Amino acid sequence: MHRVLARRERPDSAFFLGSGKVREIAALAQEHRADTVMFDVALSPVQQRNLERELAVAVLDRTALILAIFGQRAKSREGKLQVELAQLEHLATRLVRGWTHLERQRGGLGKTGGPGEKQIELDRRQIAHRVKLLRERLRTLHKQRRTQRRARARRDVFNVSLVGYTNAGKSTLFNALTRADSYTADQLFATLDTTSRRCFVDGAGEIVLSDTVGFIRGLPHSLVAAFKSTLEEAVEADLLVHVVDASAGTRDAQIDEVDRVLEEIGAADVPCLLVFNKIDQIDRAPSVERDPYGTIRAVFVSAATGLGLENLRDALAQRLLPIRDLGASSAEPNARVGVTV
Ligand SMILES: Nc1nc2c(ncn2[C@@H]2O[C@H](COP(=O)(O)OP(=O)(O)OP(=O)(O)O)[C@@H](O)[C@H]2O)c(=O)[nH]1
Ligand SMILES: [Mg+2]
Repeated sequence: MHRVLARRERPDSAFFLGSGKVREIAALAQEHRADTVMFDVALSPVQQRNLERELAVAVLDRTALILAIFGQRAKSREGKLQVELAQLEHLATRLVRGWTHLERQRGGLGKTGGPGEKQIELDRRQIAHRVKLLRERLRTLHKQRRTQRRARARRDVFNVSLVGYTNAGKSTLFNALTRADSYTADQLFATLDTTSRRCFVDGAGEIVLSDTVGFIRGLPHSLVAAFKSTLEEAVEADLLVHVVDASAGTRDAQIDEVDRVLEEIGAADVPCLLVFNKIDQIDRAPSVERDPYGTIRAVFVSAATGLGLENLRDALAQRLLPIRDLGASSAEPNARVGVTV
């Protein structure tokens, strides 16, 4: 793989890059006999098309790449449907006149090309049809999920969701707390489907803990939308546990990004406990951080070694108890954070 860095005041509307850079990349692509050039940004359909023409190779942008990774990782029916929906929607915006030049390329974007406008019109109709079908199926699954969640809420069990940047260690922590066997790996988006499991926390009783999809810088908007129903688990939780990779150089930016997405999905008002994970990888860390009222705001742990997990359980109990008391005294015990669907 060859990497090219470019600095620009603002993206060029036709090519994203300046013409000099485009020529440089074209030469490199030819020299290395590349069949794909990947851009770590979101390209507009026009930019992508122009670049493909100039570079004479397939061009993938950040959204397409993330979608491809999501496609490989999705396991549940809902996850798979959501990924397919997002892929089709991404594709639909790119299915325009001029697409046919791709056909000449070996291995190009396969099923997306077609001879002329007629084919494009046909593809477009097929896509629209499939999109409609997927939406309907997702709606049904979504309703089932809601019913399950409501049943849980009635049983007066706390719902706690692990959220955070991809690779922060959510699944590892989930496993450590529930002794489950959620898939963990040193890769982006190891988890795509929300997994929930009951576990017992001293002082707070039984809780339902959910492991969720990780967030990433510049997550395409269409994906946030696609994963909204998965993430509703987070929106409707009693408490969010925001897991942070304390050893990551960009950890503050990652925290900001996660907060931004939480706001976008309507979860900004859900109480949140920060958990700085992977402290085995850093020199020194406090054990907990409290606000001026003594409430634990952040806990420092290592999900891998188990360091600090007792503090985390204590913090969960401390944060959950007042919520239970509040629930008991309010007229509508199942009142939750408002979600609009
Ligand atoms: N050193 C160290 N590594 C950890 C710790 N917790 C998790 N990891 C590693 O970090 C990597 C990512 O862990 P996951 O639990 O898969 O992370 P995740 O947040 O679930 O990631 P996504 O599902 O992709 O969002 C794995 O290689 C873990 O072994 C920890 O406390 N210390
Ligand atoms: Mg995970």
